[in-house]
Amino acid sequence: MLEKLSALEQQALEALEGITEEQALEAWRVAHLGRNAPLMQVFSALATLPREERPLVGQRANQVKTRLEQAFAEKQRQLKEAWLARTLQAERLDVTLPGRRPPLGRLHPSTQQLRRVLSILAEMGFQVFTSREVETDEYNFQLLNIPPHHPAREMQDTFYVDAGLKDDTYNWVLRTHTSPGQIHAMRYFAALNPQDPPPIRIALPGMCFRYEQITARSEIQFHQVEGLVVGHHVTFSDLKGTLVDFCRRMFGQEARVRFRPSYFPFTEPSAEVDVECFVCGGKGCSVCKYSGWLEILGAGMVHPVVLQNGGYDPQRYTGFAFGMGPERQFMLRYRVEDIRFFWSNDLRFLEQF
Ligand code: 2U9
Repeated sequence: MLEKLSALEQQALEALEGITEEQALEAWRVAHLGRNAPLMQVFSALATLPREERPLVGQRANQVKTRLEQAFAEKQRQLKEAWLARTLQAERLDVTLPGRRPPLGRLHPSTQQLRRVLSILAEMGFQVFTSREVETDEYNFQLLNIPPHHPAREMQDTFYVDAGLKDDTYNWVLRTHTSPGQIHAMRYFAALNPQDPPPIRIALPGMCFRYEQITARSEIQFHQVEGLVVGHHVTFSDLKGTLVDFCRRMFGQEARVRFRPSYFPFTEPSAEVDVECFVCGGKGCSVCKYSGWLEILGAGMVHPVVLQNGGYDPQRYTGFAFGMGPERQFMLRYRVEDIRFFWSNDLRFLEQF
């Protein structure tokens, strides 16, 4: 039996030598120190030995068990040390390396431009008013002096919406401009004091939708910011002064501004407002199409019918309004070639601003 114990010990220690994995070590422990291991059979067989042999064999068996347990513990320590060394090597960090700039989020270009426009208008006393994107045909067209079959409707091809309302008498559309919100605002202020409605000086930003072909120059959705000023004795000079100031705050105090006659159904007289091209200083370039001027916004005196529809008596009140497209302004300022970039979610574009 003593020879068997020495052979067991020798064989177990040789097997342990070649082990390099935790799993193999656990398998070795079960095979050599587990309940069914040969060494444990010896302990079980002690009682069958002649009485005088039991102490010696028992002592030797315990020696072998202790030896194997120590060898197991030593191997376990070695494997853990080797694992630690590998991990430390793999995760070694050279703290002298320059830091990596964390990717920072940023505001969308449209948001940047909207905030630029609204902060200038806020400095000029305009209060921001917001309104719904799904509108009735009545607010989006009729109340703005754009009757059914008016050519202006072709200019603004429209998304018609099934609002899913029972016995619905309204034609619902996605607003094609933020102008309907101005009617809501006028009616809101007029309702505060119907006999003598308060003056208005509001800016109305928002997303607008047109059912047009998507090209480099036109998208089916785009932002607009409109301004509206209503009060007693508001004149075209007030319109010009306000918009020249706006352009100079936006494009620099040296910016030259010009007004060209135009037409909008909801304003009369109407004008387009240009600033001298800030790319070529008015000499002419591809951005301003060699005209030397960039169209920034449209404006006009609010049409009397529209004032009336808003609850303001055109005999006692006058007003002016203007509208601009922040994406178009941004494209001019940063020479963005294609309006589709704004909603393409392409970080290569968005990360540049
Ligand atoms: C009310 C009365 C008048 C809003 C106006 C414009 C001129 C205009 C365009 C600029 C670029 C739309 O985004 S764009 O294509 N807008 O030129 N908008 S006057 O006039 C109003 C609006 C509401 C009650």
